[in-house]
Amino acid sequence: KSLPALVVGAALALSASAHAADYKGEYKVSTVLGKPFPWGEAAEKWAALVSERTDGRINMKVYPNAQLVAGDQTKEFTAMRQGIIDMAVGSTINWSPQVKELNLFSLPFLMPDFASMDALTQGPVGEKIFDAIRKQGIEPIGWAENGFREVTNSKHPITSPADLDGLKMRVVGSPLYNDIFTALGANPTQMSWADAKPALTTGAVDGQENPLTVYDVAQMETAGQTYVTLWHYVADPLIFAVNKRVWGSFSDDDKAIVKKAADDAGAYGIGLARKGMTEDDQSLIKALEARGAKITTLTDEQRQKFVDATRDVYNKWKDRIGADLVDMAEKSISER
Ligand code: X2X
Repeated sequence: KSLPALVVGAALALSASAHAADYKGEYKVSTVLGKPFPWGEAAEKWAALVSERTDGRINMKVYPNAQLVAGDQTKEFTAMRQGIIDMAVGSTINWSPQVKELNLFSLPFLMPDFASMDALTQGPVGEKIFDAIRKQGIEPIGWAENGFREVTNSKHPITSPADLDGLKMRVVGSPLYNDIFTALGANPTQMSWADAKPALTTGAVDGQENPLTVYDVAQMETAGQTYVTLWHYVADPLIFAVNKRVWGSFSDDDKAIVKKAADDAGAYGIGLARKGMTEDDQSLIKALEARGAKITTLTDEQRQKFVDATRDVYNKWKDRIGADLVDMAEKSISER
């Protein structure tokens, strides 16, 4: 080898190792739900793919149960912005107190089916949402899914808004949920996931709403949540995201690897989140029934009563979220 080639080679080797030396020994990835919830599976898959594809240069560790923010899932976004959390796979609901656009997915009865959700996340709405997140110093890089949130309770079947009358319902951390359940005549109380399971078990609350996969893994039938109504009123996508300084520290090649791994892990997680509750595969619904869950599917007419009862809430929040964005979402859904 000629001398210049040796010098260039040495310089390249140096800069590569200097870059790797900038990398942290561990990147902390926050989630609310861990394995074997689809949410945790998606996060673990992301970490595994990145480790494999960077030959261990980027080492991500998943911290479930929002433990990096002492269980307070509505603080996850802020903690990631501050760098206490390096990365997260987070629910649109839990980040909506900081990013108002994320309330879009919680507008009651906006999205009738999985195709609607895809039309939003994979279309111009998804880009606008990512812009809003990026403005707050977080790099969003992909989508996964928690799922359609179905309502459950320990008292009786819910087929009309009147059945929610006076029920004490645990709701998640966006005030939009207080508005929805108040409009339906229930008595909502906001609570983190960490507090929800004990509150259900002791009967401190009568009901809750979460995807069927969450009901399944958390075995909510053993906490007395016998009655399940498939009303599909809202769904929460999950977003893969990285703190801005951490993102900026990665080489372009590594950025591409981390993003592609998030896309692959997202597709994997979405598959798990929808498994057993599609038109041609109802196996999860059947399995839950076999475990004692009493599952109600609403007729169009019954569903419409819930839509009507929550219309004012929809309109109020449409303005708060941004009427333009909601119009764009309605258009994407109608053209899906
Ligand atoms: O707290 C919930 O209900 C959960 C686990 O679904 C979210 O983090 C939004």
